[in-house]
Amino acid sequence: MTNIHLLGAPIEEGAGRRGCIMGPAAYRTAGLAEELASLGHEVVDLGDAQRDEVDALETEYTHLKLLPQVAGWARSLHRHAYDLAKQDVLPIYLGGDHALSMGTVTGHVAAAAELGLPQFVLWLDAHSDFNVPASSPSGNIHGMPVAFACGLDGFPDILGKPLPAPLESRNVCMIGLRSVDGMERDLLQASDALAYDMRAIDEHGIAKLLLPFLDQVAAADGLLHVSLDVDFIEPDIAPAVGTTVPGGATFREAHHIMEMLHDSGLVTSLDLVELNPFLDDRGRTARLMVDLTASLFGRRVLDRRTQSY
Ligand code: HAR
Ligand code: MN
Ligand code: MN
Ligand code: MN
Repeated sequence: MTNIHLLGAPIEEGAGRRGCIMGPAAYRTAGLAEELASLGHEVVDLGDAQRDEVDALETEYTHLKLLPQVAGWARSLHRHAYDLAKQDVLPIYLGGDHALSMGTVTGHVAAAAELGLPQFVLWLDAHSDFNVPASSPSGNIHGMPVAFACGLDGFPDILGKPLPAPLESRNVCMIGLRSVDGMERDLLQASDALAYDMRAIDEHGIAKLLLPFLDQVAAADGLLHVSLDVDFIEPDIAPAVGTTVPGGATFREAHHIMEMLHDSGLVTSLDLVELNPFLDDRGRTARLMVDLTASLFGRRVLDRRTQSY
């Protein structure tokens, strides 16, 4: 039994189109809390976080879209994440676009550093979100949270203070990549992040990519934050996302990751991001995200040990 705290993060200013503001409501409508409770977990819904009021920030990168709004969310979510990380609970952040991870990931990294534990991040996404302001072709800040959390250069004062502790890029594993910008790719390949594109899944399968990373987290006694972007999944089955990229993870590949994460017992926090209910087809994407979360929290058909292979 896990003590799960749900926190809505209805940010949409980091994305290129509107609608992610409705994400937290869609997860509630799709029955996320009830589903997790039915698996035997204690679930508390904290409601939605509020954005801080932030004035214009100084930066030479004038193409950064809605920067004060995004910074306001990052500051608020950073505090919430830091506080939640210090409690004996497992927070699930209901997005909201992926810029929310500028707050959640940095908050968890800061708390982990104080506890003297290494923080790991599993990034499940079509995109590596490793742009810095200078490399971003769009100015959309949801394409930048990993670079920001890792302390790369060129960001304005988004948190209103220096990063308390940078995320070590060698503690990051990305799976599902199929859309990486030119300069972003150079930055990613110069980092120590483990990054797997869809071809790696095609050739090796989920287990071969994920198990070594989970072993690394376990060996280091680390904390594991999972950031699940809806566009990780094939858009034919998960259409409610602004940035669809064909060739995504299948239904089973996505569930398999969640099942392996459950078995590992290593996950300590989770972001559900980029759900845009305005683009959904009768709630099917919201329901799929709830089902994937249920797999991560122990839903299964049979016990593995009752099956011999
Ligand atoms: N790489 C592109 C950019 O920076 C698109 C980023 C889109 N990001 C998300 N989240 N949808 O992964 O503009
Ligand atoms: Mn904790
Ligand atoms: Mn993303
Ligand atoms: Mn994405």
